[in-house]
Amino acid sequence: MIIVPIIVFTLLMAAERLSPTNLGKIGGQTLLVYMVTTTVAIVIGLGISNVMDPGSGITLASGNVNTEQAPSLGQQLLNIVPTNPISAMAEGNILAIIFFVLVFGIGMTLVREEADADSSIRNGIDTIFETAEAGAEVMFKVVWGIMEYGVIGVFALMAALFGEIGIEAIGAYAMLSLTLAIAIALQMTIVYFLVILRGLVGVSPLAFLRGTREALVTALSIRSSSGTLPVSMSNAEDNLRIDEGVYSFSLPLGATINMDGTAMYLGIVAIFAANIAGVSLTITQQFAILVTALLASVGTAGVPSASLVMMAAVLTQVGLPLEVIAMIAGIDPFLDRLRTMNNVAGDLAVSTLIGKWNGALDLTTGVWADEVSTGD
Ligand code: DAS
Repeated sequence: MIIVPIIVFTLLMAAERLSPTNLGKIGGQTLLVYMVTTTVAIVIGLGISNVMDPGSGITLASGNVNTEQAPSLGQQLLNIVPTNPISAMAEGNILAIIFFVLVFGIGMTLVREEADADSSIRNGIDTIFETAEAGAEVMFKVVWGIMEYGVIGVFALMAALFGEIGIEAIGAYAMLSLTLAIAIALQMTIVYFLVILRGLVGVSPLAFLRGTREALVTALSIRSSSGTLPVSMSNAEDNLRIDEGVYSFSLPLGATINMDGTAMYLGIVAIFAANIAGVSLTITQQFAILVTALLASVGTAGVPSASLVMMAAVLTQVGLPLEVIAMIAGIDPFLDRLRTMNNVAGDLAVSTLIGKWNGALDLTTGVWADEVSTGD
């Protein structure tokens, strides 16, 4: 019920931030690096899942599975462009909906920025963006209501699951948690610490962790990227010594559209769902998951358990049973902390890199100063 409205409203809001005029050079760099790190995160998530095989060994009795053979990669890319956006919404063609809403939203910002744009047109466009913001807030309230009462259903479903398959269910939850934890560890150490910080910026990852520990601990405790944003910004200013001209843009953008931990989790749960539904996903189906998870993570709100909403979009795209969401909702408050910490760490690591690339990173002060003195 909530997937299409949530995607329309949140991606319209995201589109306003993605317009070329708003982005500029630094924004374009930031957006590109964010998309690369998120894509790598999903590949790591899918790769680890294909090895760890979370969910194998248990089967979900109910649940409609219609993982019809995904079309070829080329056809999939063509299918992203809807022939009729309204029927795409009616059919739940998530990728096509996301594509149209982003294009429409960016189109609105371009019209609004035109020098000779009629003021009534400009006002109309502002009204649509304000409506999108209000609509997103209303949908978050609906989701909150679902979460409040959904816990009763989650309890019942988990009780039924444990009743049905017994204690092995704990193994399935443990394997899912372990898969996510390993994927996040790889993303943090390889992508952020080795490639970005050590490789491209030339600084010590330990200094970075010292400088961002308040933000990372806040993310772990409140499970909200948006809520952590003020702490991230003060860590960027005081400890990482990134120029305000960079982080005041890159961190709010990152909290909105850059969610590496979330994106990889969407991929992991898709494999988990396929395993308990007893289907094995082909490479083209996993590619569809990658593209959907990437775009869905752009639209995911930086609020607690936001993944669960977008997970419905990813599972719908590949025809996997949505019952899986209720199954794993019970442990989501724990896994959400890890995802959110990863999301925030990614925003801060990329912001450090963008600062370095634009001469807006002071490596002689803050956490980097100790490095200079010790030659670390
Ligand atoms: N809690 C979300 C965030 O704030 C992440 C998620 O739900 O995956 O980033």
